[in-house]
Amino acid sequence: MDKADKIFVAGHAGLVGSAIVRGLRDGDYDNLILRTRSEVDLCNQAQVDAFFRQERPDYVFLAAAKVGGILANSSYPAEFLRDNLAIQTNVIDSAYRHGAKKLAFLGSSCIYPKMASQPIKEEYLLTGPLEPTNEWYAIAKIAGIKMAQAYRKQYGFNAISLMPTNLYGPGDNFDLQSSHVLPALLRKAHEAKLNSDPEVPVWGTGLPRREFLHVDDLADAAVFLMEHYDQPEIVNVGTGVDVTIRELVGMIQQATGYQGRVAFDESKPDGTLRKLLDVSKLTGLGWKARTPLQEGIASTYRWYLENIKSCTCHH
Ligand code: GFB
Repeated sequence: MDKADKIFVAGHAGLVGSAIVRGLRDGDYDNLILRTRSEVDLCNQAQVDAFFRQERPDYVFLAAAKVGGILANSSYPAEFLRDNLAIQTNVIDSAYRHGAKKLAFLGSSCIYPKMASQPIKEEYLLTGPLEPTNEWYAIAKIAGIKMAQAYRKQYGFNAISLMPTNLYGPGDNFDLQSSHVLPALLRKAHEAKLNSDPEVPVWGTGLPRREFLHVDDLADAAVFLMEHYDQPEIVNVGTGVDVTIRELVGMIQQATGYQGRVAFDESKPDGTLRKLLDVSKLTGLGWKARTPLQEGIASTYRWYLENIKSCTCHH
């Protein structure tokens, strides 16, 4: 990838896309093409094709997706399946047809079987049933991986796929109904502290384990792989370390200064018990995550405090 190449970041307004834009600019890639949803609706094939025909980007980061936490995933299965299939099919196909040199597709660690042995290696894909709370999203993402591989196999299109673990960071969604656990708990602890609430509600048993990667680290890995990796096989992107939700709550209490009790609401789903990625393939290529979790939580909390009024998180 040359500094002057034309780079399209699909989903640049989201958590992942905005981090990729920051990462590219830090690396002196300045010829970025960005389009809001009202300019190009990525679910609309005709609009996507017209955009690619006109702009003909050299490189494409496909970070646009319909995403959400455990509740949003299980409440809107049709949208998670339909929108993700549409976005990735339109973008991958148009990128290929209009001469892109390379595309990086962003998947998710939830593509792996629910009962996969841990840590999860890339080759465990499609070896068992999926976690039911997010199988719709997972099926769409698996189709995206296969599409990237099929376009490489049949057309020689240089499409690669990254599988990030659970992400967090500045620009995250803090809406309690649709967000992931880390931003949800930051907000809940913050508000509980402001209101002097005696306890903060946490979904599930606190026992599931999750691996959290700061989104700026993911963006760094995405640029690194765009520069250095040209193979069909998917690549896990994570820290290689996980914590229980109970441990995460402790770290969030430390960052926010909330001292109250933690009330586990076991009527809410736990989801998969563990999904720790094996990141040896990525470390073998020469990349490692940098941000320690407690530090990343503290900086994300600072971002939240600064953006609490202006952000689009439905306060
Ligand atoms: O982050 P999360 O929604 O996604 O939930 P998943 C992780 C764990 O945190 C679950 C618990 O065990 C939740 O029950 N949790 C505790 C909470 N309190 C809360 C809360 O207030 N909000 C939320 N959201 N969770 C998603 C998938 O799974 O992960 C997606 O649904 C995607 O497909 C994404 O793969 C990375 O890790 O369970």
